[in-house]
Amino acid sequence: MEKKSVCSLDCFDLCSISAQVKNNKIISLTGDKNNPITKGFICYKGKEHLNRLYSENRIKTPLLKENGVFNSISYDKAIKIVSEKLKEAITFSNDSVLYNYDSGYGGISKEVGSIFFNSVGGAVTHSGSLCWGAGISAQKYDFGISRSNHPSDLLNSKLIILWGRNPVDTNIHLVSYINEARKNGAKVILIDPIKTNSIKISDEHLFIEPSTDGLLALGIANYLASNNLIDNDFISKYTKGFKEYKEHLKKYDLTYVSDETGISKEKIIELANELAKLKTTIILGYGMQRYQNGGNSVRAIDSLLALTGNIGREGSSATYANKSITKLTSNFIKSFQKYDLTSKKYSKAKLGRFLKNSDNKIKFMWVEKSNPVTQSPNSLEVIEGMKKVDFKVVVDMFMTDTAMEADLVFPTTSILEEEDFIYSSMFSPYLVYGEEVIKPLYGIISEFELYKKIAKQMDNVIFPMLTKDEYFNKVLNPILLKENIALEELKKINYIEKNTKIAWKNKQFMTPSKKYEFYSDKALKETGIAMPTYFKSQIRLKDEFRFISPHHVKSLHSQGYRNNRERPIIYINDIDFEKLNLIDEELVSLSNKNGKVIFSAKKSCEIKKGTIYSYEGRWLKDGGPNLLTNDLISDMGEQAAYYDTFCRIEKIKNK
Ligand SMILES: Nc1nc2c(c(=O)[nH]1)N[C@H]1C(S)=C(S)[C@@H](COP(=O)(O)OP(=O)(O)OC[C@H]3O[C@@H](n4cnc5c(=O)[nH]c(N)nc54)[C@H](O)[C@@H]3O)O[C@H]1N2
Ligand SMILES: Nc1nc2c(c(=O)[nH]1)N[C@H]1C(S)=C(S)[C@@H](COP(=O)(O)OP(=O)(O)OC[C@H]3O[C@@H](n4cnc5c(=O)[nH]c(N)nc54)[C@H](O)[C@@H]3O)O[C@H]1N2
Ligand code: SF4
Ligand SMILES: [Mo]
Repeated sequence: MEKKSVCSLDCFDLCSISAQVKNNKIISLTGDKNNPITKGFICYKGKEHLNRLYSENRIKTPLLKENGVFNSISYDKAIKIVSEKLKEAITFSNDSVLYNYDSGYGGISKEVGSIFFNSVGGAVTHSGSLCWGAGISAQKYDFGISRSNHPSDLLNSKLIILWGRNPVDTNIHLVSYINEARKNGAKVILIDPIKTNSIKISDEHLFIEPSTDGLLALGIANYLASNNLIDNDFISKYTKGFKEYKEHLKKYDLTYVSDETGISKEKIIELANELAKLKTTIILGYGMQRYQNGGNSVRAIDSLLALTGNIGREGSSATYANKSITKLTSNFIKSFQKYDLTSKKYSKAKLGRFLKNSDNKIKFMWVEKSNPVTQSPNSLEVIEGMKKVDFKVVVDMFMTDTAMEADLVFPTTSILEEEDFIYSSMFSPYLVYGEEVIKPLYGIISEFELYKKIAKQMDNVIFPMLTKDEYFNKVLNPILLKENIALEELKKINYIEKNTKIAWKNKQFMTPSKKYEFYSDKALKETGIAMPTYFKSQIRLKDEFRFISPHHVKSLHSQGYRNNRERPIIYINDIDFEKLNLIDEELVSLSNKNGKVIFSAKKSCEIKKGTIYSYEGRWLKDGGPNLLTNDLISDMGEQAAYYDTFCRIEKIKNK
């Protein structure tokens, strides 16, 4: 029998999955042919849902840590303990409860945590982002919100720039659109300090010095503006602050830009001419904004499209994210914010530092859909911070690095055991439905039911005791009304598209001026900088290397490395490699003030000199890169500036 599910991972593509079920056991997972983005195939990570579901390592019952050892306990007992501990903390103050969550599971049924923690009077939650915050803020200043043209519109582009993005590894369902666009005559340029797998779908690669993307864009912008290679009609009708911006750009002299970025003057001029001439889509990556200057980089890149009129028309888009469904669904969940008594926030990138600070007396911490020990900057600091919290609850499918730090662990369901709706604001413009493919194994209770049970145990908590359908109806109400369909129908349709094909077609932007803003008063007020500006993100010392940790094709962050015990690899530029006098696969230690990790060294001509990389997502015992990363934040949006991390490399003697 076939059942429909959906991929719950924090991925651009949001695939519809078709599950083959026999005798209540799932035999295989394939991509759904009907979903226009999935097109009948899912990636390795999507198929892995099956192994994760049936894995022997799954947490099967609640676990209580007693004398340093986790023991299995009943749900009744676990719920009693948790509600007492939470009540105790709340009596003290809602500022002593911390609720940490991320997007480790994307379904709306598991957004009830936010309702629960508002209902108990609020909890300390995060501001900022580990993921995309700088770019989202940047586009808020420029456009008012992030929106992209539908992927199929790439066929109308003649120039596609993959700017710090690696779709072959991270956004596989974008690849066929790019390939088709190439067949249609589009040129694809990859801008990345690493020659990634996305070179396979590109015509050209620019080896940029990390964190100088903003400068490259400003140099191109200067050339465009001073040579009148701009769309004067678009600029005069739909933009704000061009005169000031043109003047401001003069300081980005091409010789300086070329020296800093490593991109030749000729190439900068060629790029400017192409941008002026060709319908262009820039696909902005999230890797490029993980720097202290990341927001300004994104603003500078956006400005290239505004200068050349590459906005609001076919084949032209600043494709970074796609915030359209969010607006239609969040009202019900948000309405519970009225019960929130605390306004205290911690910057997501600085969780460890926050917990360690003795002014913040966190007594109760709840972690779900996230693995902050492995994924947040400076893992050891997160562990130290968690140790200061009296009582920690982690909800997860596996005993992650974070779960190991908990006092009580709850298991949870896989997407295959869950009926849910998922939407993403990253790329896929669809809302997708998934059935409960099989009943939860081992009697596991999902967050949706768990919170109800805890709320009941705690008495006077205003938590809505809804069935799933009642809840779906409330959350999806604006969509159901707009489409004039019932929930059951929506389930049958399976997916629904929610945005227009061409973003900003009417050129009515959502900024204060309703125009595209080269000059943003809002940015000035909030960041001190009104126009896209370049500043050096961090200076690298002579004996140090910039350490970047991008995403791996086979793992969705830490969801995938669970059985991988091989040494992590550090890729080092071939000239640097010779200088360090290394041999291939030699063990080296990488260290800085945050920690030390042993890697196997690999020589590579595919990484910019002075920069080294290893993939993120590894668990600590396997050499997690966040043992080394700094907990810095970006110029806007409090984005974790992971890649502003520097390390020394040392040989290991007599290994
Ligand atoms: N397979 C897989 N897919 C995923 C994920 C995963 O973990 N695994 N994670 C998902 C999530 S949550 C996200 S946020 C996205 C991220 O998706 P992407 O943005 O595609 O991925 P990243 O690895 O963050 O970074 C992309 C590229 O930016 C480059 N980069 C780093 N620094 C710079 C720089 O200074 N300038 C330029 N031009 N490039 C730079 C990196 O070398 C990398 O190749 O992927 C999603 N998809
Ligand atoms: N060094 C470095 N670090 C990075 C990045 C980087 O580029 N470099 N990228 C960052 C980015 S883009 C992101 S988005 C973050 C991601 O950070 P996280 O969201 O913390 O990463 P995941 O590994 O996906 O962790 C999600 C956890 O949720 C669990 N989970 C899965 N399903 C459920 C469920 O239904 N309920 C509950 N309660 N739990 C569930 C998974 O088992 C997993 O342990 O990492 C960031 N970390
Ligand atoms: S991880 Fe992404 S590409 Fe892979 S199945 Fe899930 S949504 Fe599709
Ligand atoms: Mo992310």
